[in-house]
Formats: sequence, structure tokens, C-alpha cells
Amino acid sequence: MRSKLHFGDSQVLKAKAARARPKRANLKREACPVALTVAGSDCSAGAGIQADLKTFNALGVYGLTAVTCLVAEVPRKVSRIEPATAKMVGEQIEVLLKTFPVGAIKTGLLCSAEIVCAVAQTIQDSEKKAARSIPFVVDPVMIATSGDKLLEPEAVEAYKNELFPLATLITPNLDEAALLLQTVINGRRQMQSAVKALAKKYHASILLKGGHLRSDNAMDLLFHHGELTEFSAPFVRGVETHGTGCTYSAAITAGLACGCPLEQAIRRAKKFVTESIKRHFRWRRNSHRTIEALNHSK
Ligand code: PXL
Repeated sequence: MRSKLHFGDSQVLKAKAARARPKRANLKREACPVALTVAGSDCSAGAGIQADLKTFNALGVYGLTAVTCLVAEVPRKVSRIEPATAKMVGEQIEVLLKTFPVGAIKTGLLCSAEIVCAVAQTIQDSEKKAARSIPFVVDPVMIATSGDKLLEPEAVEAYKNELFPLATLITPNLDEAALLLQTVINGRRQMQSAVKALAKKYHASILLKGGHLRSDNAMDLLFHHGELTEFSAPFVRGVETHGTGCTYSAAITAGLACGCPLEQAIRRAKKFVTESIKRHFRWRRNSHRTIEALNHSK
């Protein structure tokens, strides 16, 4: 049975409701930094858009996405890749950049030469319209950790001619740097000359990731404003590393979106990746096989 309202109760209820309503003062809170990732979807969620969003979230940044392709895969096995149309990729970027206060952008897997060109063109046009330039991290994803080819070979030229000239930072691993320079890199000395050669060639800061050297330390080299800086962390052995490259560049992008200087953003990102590997998830598939994934939560 409904209880009877007494005279004056409605005023009391209204006052209570007003107190429960969120205060307009909420709007005065510090605005959350925003970052945009332009990348592919990894259905196993360790790499690609999914890794980027989890990383942004863990680092206190609101993540926006422009999806370039769908990848059916699990760690160590890419099964199928289907690209979005270049027009659709461009349009996602355009509407986002004209609406949100994007503080930094990153690209991951771009799949085809057509998509690389559309991304470069749209970012350039949007920045011109807004009369500002946004820190831009290019992770030149070409080959998966599994060794599977992820990028059409013709797209490499489009990266060199269209996208690299817009980059604040380019983050190749050793295989990608070797492909870009048409050389072999297998030691610290060769890393030093490669990072300088790439910076000179593409007029951008370069972070060359040495993780694939498999020494005791995962050592990366930054060439920025004419100076070499080394970032090292103990190599975490025996763990599935699917998605570490995406996670690293997403964490750097998050730092830049928060206004950190480049070196500080890289230092923090390196720590975040190392910790996501250390605290990885592991599931049992059957009596002798397991499956692992990075743990992007903080
Ligand atoms: O880790 C490289 C990578 C990036 N982006 C997507 C991927 C992968 C690896 O498989 O699927 C979407």
C-alpha cells in the first residue's frame, strides 16, 4: 500500500532530490586528457586498438579510436586481416579531431598504402583547420612478434613519404628499422648508427627498441634533438610478449597527451610495459599448454 503524503512532504522530497543531483561544480573538475589511436583491432586483445585503450585507461587518459582493420588472431598466429576502407578511416579521424580536445595521436597497424595516405592527409587537413599541431607517435607496425606480415609491402613507401614527415616520434623495433634502412642490426654499435640514420632520414625523433636482441636488458635508444639517451629494463624471460610494442607506444602517447616532455613520457612508458609483462595473465588450455596475455591494469 502506498503511504500517504502529508502537507509539506513534497517540498521535503524536492529538497532531497536536489541534494542527490550531481553538482554543476563537477564541470569544474580538471578535464581528462584525451588521446587518439589509429590502429587495427586484435580480437585476442593483447595488441592493437584493444591494448591501446587499456593502456590509455590505466594511465588516466580518455582514449578515442579510429579502426583501420580487423585482425582474427591469437598470440603467435595471425589468421586473417580485413581492412576498413580508407574513406572510413579518414572520416573517423576527421570527426574525432574536430570534436574532442585531442592531446596526442598514435598510429599502429595501418594495413595498406591507401590507409597510410588517408591517415596522413586527414591529420594534416584537420591540424590546418584547427591551426594547431598535435604530438604524433608513429609505431611503424610491419611484422607481428609471431613473424606474420601485417603490412602490405607497398605501404612501406607510403610511410616513408607521407607519414614519417608528420611524426614527432617514430618507434621501430630492430626488424622494422632494418627493413627501413635495408641493413642488419644486431648489436649496440649498430643500434646507435641506425637510430641516428633514421632520425636524419626522416627528420623526427626516433626510439629504436632493442628488445629483440634478447640480452639481459631490454635496451632502447632515443635520438632526440641531437642527443642519444638509453632506456633499459631487465628483460623478462619466458613470457608471451604479444602486444608489447603497441602498449609501449600507447603509453608514450598517453604521457604526451598529459603534457609530459618526451623523455619523461618514454621513461614512464617503459616502466608500464615492463610491469604489464611481469604481472601477465596465464590460463591453462589443457594439461600441457597455457595461454598468456599482458596485464594492462595498474
Ligand atoms: O603487435 C603488432 C600488432 C598491432 N596491431 C594489431 C595486431 C598486431 C599483432 O598481431 O594484430 C591489430
